[in-house]
Amino acid sequence: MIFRTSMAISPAPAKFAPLLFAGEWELALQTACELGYDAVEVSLRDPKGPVVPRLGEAITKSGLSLSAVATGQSYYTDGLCLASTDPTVQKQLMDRLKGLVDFAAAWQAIIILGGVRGMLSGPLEAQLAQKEAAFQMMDKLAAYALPAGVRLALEPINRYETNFLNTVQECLDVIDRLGYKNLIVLPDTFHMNIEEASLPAAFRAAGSRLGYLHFPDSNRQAPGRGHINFFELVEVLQEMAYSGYICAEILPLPNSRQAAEWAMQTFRLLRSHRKV
Ligand code: LER
Ligand code: MN
Repeated sequence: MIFRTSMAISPAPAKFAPLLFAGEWELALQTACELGYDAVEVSLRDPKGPVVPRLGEAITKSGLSLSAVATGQSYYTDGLCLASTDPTVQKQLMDRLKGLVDFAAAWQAIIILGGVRGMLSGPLEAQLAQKEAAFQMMDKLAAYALPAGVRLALEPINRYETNFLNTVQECLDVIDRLGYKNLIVLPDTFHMNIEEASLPAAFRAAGSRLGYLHFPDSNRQAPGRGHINFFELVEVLQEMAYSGYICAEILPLPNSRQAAEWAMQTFRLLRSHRKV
């Protein structure tokens, strides 16, 4: 089946995150080229950070593409989230996300809205207000990104990391409610393995709104190192004529290089897989 390959990296050092070569982005680009990846996904906090223009130039020079920009660090590092009802936080986060859309536009890269959604807290009424605030932020950002040709991806995240959008269906409901054609769903097989009754059924339910994929295995290591049946999944993707990116967003175990190699080995097997 035809899909493009990417690996998730971070210019900033990360503690124990599913990111390869965190803090070593030059080595990340070099390795991605060497192993035959088509693109990288980068995790970025602040589009005004000094590394961003250098990283952009280096990606262009490398011949790789930029598949997506992950935005969760704004929440995990700085506490800025879409579910905030504080106008100061909303403004700061919106400025950052718009800056990331501007950066992504050159590659028509996707902006991932996963961890940046944050957590819902307090009594039910307060949680409803937080959800509404997040939907308004998504609405504004989708309207901003649309003319730039940038798509926003809602990523369902498992219940142990957030209480705000855990399943593919919950994300689809938000996409339908907001009604923008540049809103897509990004299923991550690690989260799906916890939350979904059936991975193939969730892919099918997403249909044409499935625009990007994270392919970690059940243990968040490279695909092929756990017990998810990726061959069954690519058969479904093939039926759906999916031709977008599949990204190795995986833990750097036993180290970044080995994990990137294992993921690419599996991607090659998946690309040549035919249903018997
Ligand atoms: C991000 O893509 C992800 O999968 C979440 O677990 C946030 O870290
Ligand atoms: Mn993910």
